Amino acid sequence: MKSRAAVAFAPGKPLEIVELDVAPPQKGEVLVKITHTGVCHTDAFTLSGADPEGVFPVVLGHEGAGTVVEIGEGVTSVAPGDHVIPLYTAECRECLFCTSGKTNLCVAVRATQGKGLMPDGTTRFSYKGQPIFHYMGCSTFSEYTVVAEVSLAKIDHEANHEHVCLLGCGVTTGIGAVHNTARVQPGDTVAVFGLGAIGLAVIQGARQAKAGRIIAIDTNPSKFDLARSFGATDCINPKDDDKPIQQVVIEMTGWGVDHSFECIGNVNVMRAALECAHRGWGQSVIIGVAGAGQEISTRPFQLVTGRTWKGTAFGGVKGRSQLPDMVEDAMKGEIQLAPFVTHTMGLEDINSAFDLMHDGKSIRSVIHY
Ligand code: NAD
Ligand code: AHE
Ligand code: ZN
Repeated sequence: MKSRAAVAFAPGKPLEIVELDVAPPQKGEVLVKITHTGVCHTDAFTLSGADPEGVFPVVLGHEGAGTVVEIGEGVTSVAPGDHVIPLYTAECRECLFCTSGKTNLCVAVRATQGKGLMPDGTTRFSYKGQPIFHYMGCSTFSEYTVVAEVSLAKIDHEANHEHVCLLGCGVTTGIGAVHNTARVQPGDTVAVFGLGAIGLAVIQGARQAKAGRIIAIDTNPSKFDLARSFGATDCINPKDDDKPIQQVVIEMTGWGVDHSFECIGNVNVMRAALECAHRGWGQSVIIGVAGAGQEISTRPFQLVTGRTWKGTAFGGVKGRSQLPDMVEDAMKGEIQLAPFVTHTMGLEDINSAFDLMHDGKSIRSVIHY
């Protein structure tokens, strides 16, 4: 079938809106009509060419919602008409990782996913007879996409896709990082570096966890009002101080914060986030994604004196098991999604979503088909 899609033909170039050919879903695969997709910083990261797993030409997008159109052989957990959120972290419920009870990092389709391929090693997208790669197992920048069955969370038919698509990445990652990775407890102090959708979702999660002080940090002060509305108690712009930001946070808190979260993808900020964690027990969670060749560093003494460095993918959430309930929470107003959607636009304007992000003017742009 034909599908309208925004294709990244080369790194650093605007996406091009073209009509792709989409092959039918094969064994264990599902054809999904995407209705809405958010644009996450990770899409921009991969488009920039900094992603070691970046392959081109590719259909990016991994924060979508849609409906099932057709199922391939052997698919039993979804049926045509079901409403779904594609998952870049699959959940097969059978692999070593899924059955460990310790992680959400399923490996069922991860190896081929990282190469932009379906599990059988081929692509379902083509343009003028040439294969086009998939992205993060989702490729939500195509109106019709093919996804592995294990990479689909079935959700409530009544859910508002313009909002719940954000549970496909940004909001789930931030909230999950607080509850699953850091396990923030009532009264804990929290510092959040970077106030995009991820950082704001961390703040929302921290308030759910009844954190005490929530310190929000961004070099763009236009993010502060929304951060306060989600529960930030203090907002700081690192540019306002000559001292390193970790020193500012330590001076504000005495010994540092119980939990810090890096939601930018900047290795220098990752260091600052670790170093503002409390002596003896503070932990720092890396959420931001850093480019090829970048490395983190700190004095080992920072760890010797009791700080812990952690990371999280999709907030530790098991998508097929946990996302349906998060959608229900959003429908009940227990997870707020609407404030994240600062812009909406049709697919033809998708490049402006990237511009708004780079200019610091959006939290999330949501594309509708
Ligand atoms: P975003 O661009 O919307 O937000 C980033 C924020 O960081 C902006 O508000 C920006 O002003 C701020 N910032 C930039 N440099 C800063 C600095 N030096 N100090 C303080 N603030 C600074 O991005 P987003 O969509 O919220 O994503 C954030 C990061 O999280 C990205 O790296 C993205 O790739 C990553 N991410 C990771 C996961 C995961 O599962 N680990 C999931 C989603 C996104
Ligand atoms: N491909 C990159 C890493 C990109 C990355 O870390 N992705 C996050 C999700 S970002 C969503 O916006 C993630 O979940 N990683 C775990 C995984 O299995 O992909 C690289 O460095 O190669
Ligand atoms: Zn994302």
